[in-house]
Amino acid sequence: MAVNLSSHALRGDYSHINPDYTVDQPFDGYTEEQHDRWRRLYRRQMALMPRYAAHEFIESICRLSVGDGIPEFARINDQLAKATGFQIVAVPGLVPDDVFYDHLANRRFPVSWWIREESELDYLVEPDVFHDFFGHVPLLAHPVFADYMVEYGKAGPLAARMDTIPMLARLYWYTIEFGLIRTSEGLRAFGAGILSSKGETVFAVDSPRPNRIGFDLERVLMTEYRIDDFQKTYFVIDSFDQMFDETRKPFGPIYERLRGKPPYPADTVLPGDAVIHRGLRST
Ligand code: HBI
Ligand code: FE
Repeated sequence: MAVNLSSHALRGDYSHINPDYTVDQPFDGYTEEQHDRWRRLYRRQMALMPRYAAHEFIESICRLSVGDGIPEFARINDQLAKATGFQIVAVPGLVPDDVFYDHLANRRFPVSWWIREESELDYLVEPDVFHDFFGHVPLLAHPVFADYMVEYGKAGPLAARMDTIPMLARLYWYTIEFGLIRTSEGLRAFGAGILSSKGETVFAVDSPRPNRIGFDLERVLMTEYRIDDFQKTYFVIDSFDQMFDETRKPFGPIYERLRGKPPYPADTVLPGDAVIHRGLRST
């Protein structure tokens, strides 16, 4: 979930955090009602996965076997360590960009430990344990995707030095949060923001309204996004290998060339775009 930290008061208890913003997961503190809410969210999303999710996601979420209630991070970490060396760390919610990048660069993924209220079942702005865990954790078990997350984290300091964090945040947004992938059965979702949301899982793959455009690094770095509505454009990768290879190039020269230019509005379609689907309202 890529959200501008300074824009609103942070949700969550930041009173007893470690210097790296981590906390112990209060696993024994979850109520039966909260575990039940997790089970309902889990069942509702899993019913959609066979039709809408990337195969790699489905395989991994099944292997994690977390349908019975809010997962105990320590148990999952044993499994993740064997798969890709990734560890999930509990955090109270959004953490500063530099802290977030540093965790990723060190093969740690921050997972908010609290779960949404009943009234937020269908939508909430900040990442809760269902968005972070159900959306993000399964693909941390996929070697190429895990390496991509580490490289993404390592890219943080240069972007901070060159004042291009907003550009790097767009790459996170249009792949890790809202990415689509081509498969032999058509487009599938791999982005956490899509797969943890009932409405957006169907919208991102089926709706004629948004644009769907082949992934292009510089196009993504220059394309704005909205955090409070379904996406106007989804970018489509051919494979995790292609996404990883596309982003292995040095970002410094790209930032130099692009950072002075105005970004594209989220619903733009450009002449050079590999348009897979032109949305109903694209400019
Ligand atoms: N903090 N816990 C948490 N989770 C995120 O997904 C997150 C964050 N802080 C910043 C952030 N994402 C985005 O600004 C990234 O683009 C860095
Ligand atoms: Fe997220």
